[in-house]
Amino acid sequence: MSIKNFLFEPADITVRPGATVTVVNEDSTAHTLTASDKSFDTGTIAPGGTATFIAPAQAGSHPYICSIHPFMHGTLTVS
Ligand SMILES: [Cu+2]
Repeated sequence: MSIKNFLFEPADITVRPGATVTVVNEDSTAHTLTASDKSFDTGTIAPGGTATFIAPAQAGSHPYICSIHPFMHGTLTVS
């Protein structure tokens, strides 16, 4: 998935339990992808940078935000 113009694309994503998810930051400012329940977190992704996180092992839905810009949000569903 990617981050562009302060939006996660796609914002709502479904992955397998324990999947490795790659996030590409296409913006010129740093972002994070951080679960609201802290179950996953890319840490700071530099402009133009890439980071990965491991999806939770159990099925469920996890809202997430950018911890730097909390108005950026989406939902990761593990299924
Ligand atoms: Cu951000």
